[in-house]
Amino acid sequence: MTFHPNRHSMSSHWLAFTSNRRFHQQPRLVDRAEGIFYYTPQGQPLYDSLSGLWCTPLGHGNQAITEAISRQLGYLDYAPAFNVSHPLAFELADKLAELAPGDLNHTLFCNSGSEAADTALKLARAYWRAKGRAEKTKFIGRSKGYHGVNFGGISVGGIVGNRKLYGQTLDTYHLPHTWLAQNRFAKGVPTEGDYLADSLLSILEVQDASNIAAVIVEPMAGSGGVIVPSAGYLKRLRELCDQHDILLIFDEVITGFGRLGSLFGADFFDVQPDILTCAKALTNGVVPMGAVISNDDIYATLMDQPGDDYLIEFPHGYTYSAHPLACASALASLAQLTKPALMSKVRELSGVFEQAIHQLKGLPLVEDIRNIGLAGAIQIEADPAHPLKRASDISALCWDKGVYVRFGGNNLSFAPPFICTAEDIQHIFARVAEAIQEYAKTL
Ligand code: PXG
Repeated sequence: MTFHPNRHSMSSHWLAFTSNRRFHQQPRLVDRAEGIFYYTPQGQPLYDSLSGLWCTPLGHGNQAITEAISRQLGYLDYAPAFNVSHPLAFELADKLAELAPGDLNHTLFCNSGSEAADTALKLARAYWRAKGRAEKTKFIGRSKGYHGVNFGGISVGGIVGNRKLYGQTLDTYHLPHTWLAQNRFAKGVPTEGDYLADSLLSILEVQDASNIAAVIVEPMAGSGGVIVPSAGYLKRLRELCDQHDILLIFDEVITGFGRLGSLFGADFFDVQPDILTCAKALTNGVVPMGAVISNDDIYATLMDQPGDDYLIEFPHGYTYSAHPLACASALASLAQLTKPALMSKVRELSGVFEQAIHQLKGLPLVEDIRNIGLAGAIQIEADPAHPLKRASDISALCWDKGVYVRFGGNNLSFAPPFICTAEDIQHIFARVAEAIQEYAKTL
């Protein structure tokens, strides 16, 4: 059915993470998608410059995924997630064990990145308790970090707007973010900043490592505006966590499954976390799914707890954990995302992307540009009176020019589908450049 502002009450659908009042003035709808394009109900095509919300690297309407889900629907539409399972869940967990680095071999399934973050935090506490170290309960996140919107995730998250309304959070501390003024307009991984990992020591000086369960970071801060750490930063963080008996969790909801040109951010930076969370591209965004992949030690510790073997080792899970349709979608997506030819293509396109996004350096209002793999952000100089307005206005202009552009804070973010061409990337940034120039003229 076509959407009609007069036929539908605008207020019945309370949009997620949206200025609903602005949306009501200017509703933006898409009702079809194919490949790298969305289409409005009026038929206007829009380049999908963020792969949906970072989640559809294979583009829209992928035939193998559609077929896999349809087939699965005819076999098993739902299976109880507790005490019962189904073959595809094991097939997918085996696949993830094979793909995830090192001994990350044991997957707990959930339905989103937010659930994955909270699951990982609970798992870290349960692990230390099983080890007889129940006092290790505090968590360390990072400024500008994003780990979803549930209470655990906003506690370790470091985007103030996502936390400030909600009162008391978990007992958490934050590393400084990895954005440095001297790295402005650096291409790819910046050189400066390994030393920022040492801020962990200042936190430990006050809190003591004996109280800390885990450090959680995104290998590259996505929602915070594609903030790329220096090459040695995560290695140093790993070293410090090892020295102080602290678990290291990588939130790979954005970096997982090829966005950086390696299957995981852990592979890209060559650092092994103890727990890795993922979602989004896992199913190409077609069916919601998240996953928490833990190492052998954590799994063995939880399994080897004393007590009767009918007891539940980790009392946690969701009605839709390992949903059959999500598993089908994930297996069909991974079959494509793991093809070496696709990863080579991503790496090749990353060069084109880097060149195209950095061509906007020197435009009015552009105060920084960052990129890694097929992800990038353009930081717009904030209007001191309305700090969050400009990026939103520029995104609206891009829409009129046929490009869907995501904004967050004062950043415009880009993560094009892996199936796009060099010309698509150039076209997208040409329109964005026009939008920025036209907008700057109105100020
Ligand atoms: N962790 C990370 C690193 C994320 O990027 C989540 C957890 C939460 O996932 P769910 O599935 O619960 O939304 C995310 C989500 C953006 C944007 O434009 C980013 C996300 C979601 C929506 C928009 O940067 N990241």
